Amino acid sequence: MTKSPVNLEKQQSIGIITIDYPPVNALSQSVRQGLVDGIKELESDDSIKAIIIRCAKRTFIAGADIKEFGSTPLEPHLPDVVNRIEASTKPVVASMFGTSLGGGFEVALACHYRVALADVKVGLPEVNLGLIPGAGGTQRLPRIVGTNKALEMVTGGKHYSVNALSEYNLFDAVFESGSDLDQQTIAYVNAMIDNGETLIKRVGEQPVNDTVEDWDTAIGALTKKSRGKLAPVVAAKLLKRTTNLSIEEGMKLEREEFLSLRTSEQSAALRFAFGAERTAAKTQFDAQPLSVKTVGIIGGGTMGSGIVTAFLSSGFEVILIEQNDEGLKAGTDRINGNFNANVKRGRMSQTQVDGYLAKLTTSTDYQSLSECDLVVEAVFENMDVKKTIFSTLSQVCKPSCILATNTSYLDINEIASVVERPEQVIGMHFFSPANIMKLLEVVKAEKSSEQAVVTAMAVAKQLKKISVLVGVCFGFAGNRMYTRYGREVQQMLLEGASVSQVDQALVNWGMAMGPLAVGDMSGIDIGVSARRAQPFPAFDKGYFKPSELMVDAGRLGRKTKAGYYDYSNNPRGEADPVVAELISEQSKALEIKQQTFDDETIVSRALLALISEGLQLLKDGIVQRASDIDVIWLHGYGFPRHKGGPMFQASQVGKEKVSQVLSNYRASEGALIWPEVDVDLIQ
Ligand code: T1G
Repeated sequence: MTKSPVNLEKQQSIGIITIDYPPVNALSQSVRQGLVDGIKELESDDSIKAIIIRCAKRTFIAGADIKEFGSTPLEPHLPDVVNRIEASTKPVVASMFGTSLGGGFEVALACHYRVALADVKVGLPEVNLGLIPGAGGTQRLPRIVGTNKALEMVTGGKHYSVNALSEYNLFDAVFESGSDLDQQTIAYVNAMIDNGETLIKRVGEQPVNDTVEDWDTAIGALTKKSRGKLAPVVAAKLLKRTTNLSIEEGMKLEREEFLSLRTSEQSAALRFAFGAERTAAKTQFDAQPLSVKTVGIIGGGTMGSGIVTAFLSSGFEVILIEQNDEGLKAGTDRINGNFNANVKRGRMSQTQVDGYLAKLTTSTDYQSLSECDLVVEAVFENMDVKKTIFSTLSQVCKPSCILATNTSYLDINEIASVVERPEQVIGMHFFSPANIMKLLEVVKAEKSSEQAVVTAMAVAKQLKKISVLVGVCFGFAGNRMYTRYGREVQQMLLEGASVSQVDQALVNWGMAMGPLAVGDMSGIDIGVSARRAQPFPAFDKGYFKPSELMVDAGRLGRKTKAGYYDYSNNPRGEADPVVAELISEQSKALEIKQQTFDDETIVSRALLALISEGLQLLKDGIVQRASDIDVIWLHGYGFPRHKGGPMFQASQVGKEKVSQVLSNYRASEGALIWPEVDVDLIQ
């Protein structure tokens, strides 16, 4: 018999139920059972006048146990648990801190009183997992904050501070952050008892005092914004349906919708993504990360200034190195621009920004890096320049300093070859804009030490980024797959698909942007010049030919008002018959067989190109696991989160089908383009 994670104790006339279920006190079956048993026992004890529900360690209940969602729900079901708490004949007080989310917030809403530390966060983030609150959250929340606020909270899935909800009587007492919550909660409850204020306040019995003026407009706007994600729209429609119902009727409908979403592919994908991100941060290395406080950044260009902004925003001391004062000025202007944008959008206060900028030093002298714990080189992609820089860093930096390059495809083993301690050299491949994109590829070169790897991944966590460990190859993992994806897109253009048809098909499927529109935005010439620096694959006669045509015609994208689209009359870009004509002529010259495309074929071809390259990455040992590839694509390339990622999609399609389709493509285009794969690498 395993010990229950819920224990009871009595302090004078207070019964205390403590949940101790690391890491976040999730509502596993054992916790749910412990809560029901605890309420029952304390209710029947005449010496008990009030009950506290508290949690040990890092947070009040952070939600239902996500790990249980893959299996049949076990009793006691959470709705029954929260209803049992609310039905208690003795006042129940939730003692809240950390992040009280989802089912944890639903438990608190079913309590008769809520006391909290001032920095507690609350919310119903179920939609981020493709779910809706399934234990009364959609019914009790409107009874406290009103339907309009509840609609925002339930469909947005965000976390809220005490201040953000201060206009609602959600908390009965708020205590100073960092103060002794347990001691203050007990004092609060003793005062309640002494003053005879042990009223049983049941949220479920309160009426809903408002409604959404125009539900159809609200739901219509939400449907558009959700771009195919089901849960937010289901939540909104449920709120509309249940506004005037009793809590019993409302919770019955809520449960039906919750259980239906729980088995949806979208929820499976979103729960997979949640777990994959956390798994990606794990390595098999035992090394302990070094402490990093001062960081040197070489280069104040777009990437360098974004990286500086990211480090400053996470509290690091930063030294920015540029070749001369003009470079420093340009770099600091970009950094100030990044921060000003955050202040303008209300993401940061000016006081915060001033504090961050106070930790920025600029210099043209590499000697100023002598005490850095980490240096990130972010200059332009030229091997000789990088080797010169790393050779200098090798002399001026302290032996324990981690020397990182932000290169997106150059050989880090070659860069490390000029450094006295190559074990200190690693890749930290940020994605632009580096102060916004969450993905960081940590590239382990042949001689990189395990400590360099775990230090870079620990720094990523401090930067609130999602890090994935990858190996050295052209383009590492993300860009190598992006090249394969781009080749397939360009090939479909040569076979007769139009530019807007390809982009629209992928956007309708869920991609954040069409690949050709992305090319126009970043500049078609960037990819073309990188590919021209590599040997041309003669076996692939159409290899990125459309992009070559664009560059040769001076159509570099938005920056020249023309690329795959024409931007001269419409900043959003319009289809351009000139482009279609150029590609069609090229196809004829290359004698490429034409075909008609539908959206499904376009998406399938693009997806299978990604899956094929992903399986090569796994075979080559460039990534640790298939789910790491998904994390890269969710956070670096706008892959729709509710589709899980290319390798998750492969697991949904099934190994047999993937193998069959790839064999068909191999038969028609050859094994050099569609190489043999090991589908057993699909998780
Ligand atoms: N269930 C199980 N494990 C969880 C968990 C959960 N709800 N939340 C976190 N973990 C694990 C996580 O996998 C990791 O494990 C460790 O805790 C630390 O997490 C009925 C149906 C709470 C803000 O959506 O947002 O309630 O890797 O690295 O950065 O209506 O975790 O160490 O083995 O993220 O400090 C609703 C999800 C569920 C909250 C902490 N609740 N969690 O962030 O640590 S659905 C959520 C988070 C629900 C009801 C519905 C964050 C956090 P490991 P971490 P963190």
